[in-house]
Amino acid sequence: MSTKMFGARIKRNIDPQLLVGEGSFVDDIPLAGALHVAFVRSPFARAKINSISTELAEQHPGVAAVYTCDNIGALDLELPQLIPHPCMNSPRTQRPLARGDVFYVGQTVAMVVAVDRYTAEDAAALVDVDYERLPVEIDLEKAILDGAPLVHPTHPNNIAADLVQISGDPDSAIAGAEHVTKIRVQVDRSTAAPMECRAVAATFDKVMGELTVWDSTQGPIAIRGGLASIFNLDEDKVRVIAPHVGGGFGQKVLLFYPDELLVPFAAMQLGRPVKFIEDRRENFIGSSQERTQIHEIELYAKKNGEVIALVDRFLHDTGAFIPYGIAVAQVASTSIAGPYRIPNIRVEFKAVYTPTVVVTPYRGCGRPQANFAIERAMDKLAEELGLDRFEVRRRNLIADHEFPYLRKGLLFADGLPVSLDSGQYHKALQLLTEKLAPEEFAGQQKAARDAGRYLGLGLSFYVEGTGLGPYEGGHIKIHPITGKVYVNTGLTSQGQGHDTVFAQIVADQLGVAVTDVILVEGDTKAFDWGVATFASRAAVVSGNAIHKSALIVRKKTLAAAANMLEVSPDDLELRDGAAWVKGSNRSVSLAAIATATNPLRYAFNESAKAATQFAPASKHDGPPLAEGQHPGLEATDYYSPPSATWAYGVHGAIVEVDPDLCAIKIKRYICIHDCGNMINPTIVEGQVMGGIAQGIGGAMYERIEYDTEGNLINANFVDFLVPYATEIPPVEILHLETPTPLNPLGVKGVGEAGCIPVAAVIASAVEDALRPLTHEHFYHVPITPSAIHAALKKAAPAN
Ligand code: MCN
Repeated sequence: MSTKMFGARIKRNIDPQLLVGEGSFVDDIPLAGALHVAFVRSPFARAKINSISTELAEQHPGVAAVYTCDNIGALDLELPQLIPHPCMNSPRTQRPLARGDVFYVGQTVAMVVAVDRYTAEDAAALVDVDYERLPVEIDLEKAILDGAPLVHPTHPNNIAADLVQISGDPDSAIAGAEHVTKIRVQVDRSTAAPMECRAVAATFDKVMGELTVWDSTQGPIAIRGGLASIFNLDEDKVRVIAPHVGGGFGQKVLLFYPDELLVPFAAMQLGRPVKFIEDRRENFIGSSQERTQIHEIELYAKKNGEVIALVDRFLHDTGAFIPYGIAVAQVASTSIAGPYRIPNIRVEFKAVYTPTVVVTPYRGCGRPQANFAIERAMDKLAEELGLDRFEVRRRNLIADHEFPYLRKGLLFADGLPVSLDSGQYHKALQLLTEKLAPEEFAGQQKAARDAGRYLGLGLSFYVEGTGLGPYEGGHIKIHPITGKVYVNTGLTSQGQGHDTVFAQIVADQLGVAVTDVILVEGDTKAFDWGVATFASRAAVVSGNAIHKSALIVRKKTLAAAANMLEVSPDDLELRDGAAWVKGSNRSVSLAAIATATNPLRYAFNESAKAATQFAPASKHDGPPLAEGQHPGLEATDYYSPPSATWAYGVHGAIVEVDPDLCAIKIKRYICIHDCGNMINPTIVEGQVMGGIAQGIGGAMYERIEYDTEGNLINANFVDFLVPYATEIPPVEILHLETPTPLNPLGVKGVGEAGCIPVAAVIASAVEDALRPLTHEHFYHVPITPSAIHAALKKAAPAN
């Protein structure tokens, strides 16, 4: 019997290559004679463009072309609105190169193409743009007031979308409530800051009429579709490849960034390869960001802490445009009740234009904000009712027998009502309670306080709708001669380890070593049906598609082997790269079976020749291939999830706050989580850890700072503080595995989980730590040293 690979802790196939620097990222693709791009970007948040003069730049030695909105043909258009929703009134999207107006600092105004980047940058500085500055309002709450300067003067106000969703009967429930807790919370803007900035390179083969684009994107298939349609090419004449991608975290799935259209355009126009490698500053001012939301949340409860209604109103900063529609705000609004039974909900948001970098989903996509709101409110409710923070949660958690738990009226990002499919929420909280032992901790906390040290405990429970459709596919082929198994999907990996987990799924069905399964993704030539990597969906959607394909290939393999070995398929087992007659030493290798399933394949090596001596794969009279029979061992199948599947978890931490330095030290961090069946626990833990690191960034360090004129004033890693490994504590991770009934593998997604609850955990813990010194609550993240200093300054001693 071979060992089951699904669920095994296998190291990632790809790591040795990446660790020794042998990865191949867009900038590593050798393109002889490539031209390089530099953009002229708006220095103002809002301005009218009176004129653009490119003569000097064009005359600069080494410049091949200078483009503005006037010479980019069909590309002079508003980019697509990706996810329409009726609550948006005439949504605004960006143009590849500004026409008439600019809407944020960093917006692309002109593109210079030259022999190298230095020359392109020098020439870009010679492009003379005559701007007429316009007033701006950066503050979210002021931007919605009458008379605020408009981001889009042709739009009546700065409200891009306004949506109310109701579940149950909140008005009646509110009338019957014995207690109400009301708080206002704010999460500030951050950015994905992937290690590799965005990058695009393109080459056009005029003879073949083929456009090839290397793009550091999360969605090559969609990019290919867009390029084909805008350049009027057959899709098969456009190949988009996402080679190794150095992190994306949502930022690389905007579809389309201006450069993703303009670089291929220039390559076609100029007949030379063209390349754009975004630099770090451009990543800060030109690539999408996320997070700023201000929530006013109200919990209506009984005296015993049972929450009977929730009302939340929030403002969501969408930046200067809304290409991704209301995705972030919608996910926030439908995640707002977390894991709690709360039967009556009214949630309303306004998505607000501000003259800043465009907002699209960044790992977590609205969930960290919703989690911060509900979990901080739960803590406040506990405080007001004199209940323990664990207990108030326990009293409201959905019980195991209540699944699927429907929140009728709240439509999730897949357009379907929120339906939490499965889980063991009480067990998760119990595990955290055992790990953190709050009563024991109270003793330690007291002893520490007596010694002048401030320890605090915090916790936060989250849910995460994962695995969104519409579909993904998988193609599997066992190669003749070598017996290696090739798997193609339409997804891309930015570091999630798809090559290993998908290999595990296939290995189990075909009885081969994980290292003999080779995943090809991110290449439209290899597989060109599918969507993209986002919404923690690969395991659910591609994983199940690949599993389905593997089952078909398994069946074909067994049938062919049965013919060759003259036994029934039921008498066979697949293991160690061969089909074995059970209980005997008779076998035939997958290489031989795959070779034999094409009777006309010529083979030069001995083992393959031996294989061809077997009888044809199918014995029958008539032509070599019977009607409906296909040569080879391969199959393609697709999977389309019925709805999102909801993962969840609960995190807890013990922190120490130094009131003199206003510094937070995380002394212990515990994560209990459940993403259904785990394909590879090691990879799952890597994903959780990465998410927690990003969550810690958002909780304590990272804040995109705009001045009142809309200048992004910390567009570098000196002033925008990404945590290093030194800031990330060891994390104790415990798994629960509640299989979802929604897909055959019983898996839920995990890619975003880690980052969701961290801000609430840290805020809860810091508040707990500083209780003897201040009554202030921490309702705004990141909690910087200045925030702690301000709270202590305002402090009235608690006792
Ligand atoms: N997995 C598993 N068992 C499960 C669930 C998942 O073994 N029950 C594995 C998957 O097979 C996959 C990984 O865990 O290898 C993450 O799976 P999944 O949750 O399906 O997420 P995706 O692969 O779709 O990745 C997207 C998700 C998102 S939305 C962001 S943002 C994100 C993230 O993953 N960006 C990342 N993780 C990232 N990790 C890295 N290194 N870089 C990014 O840019």
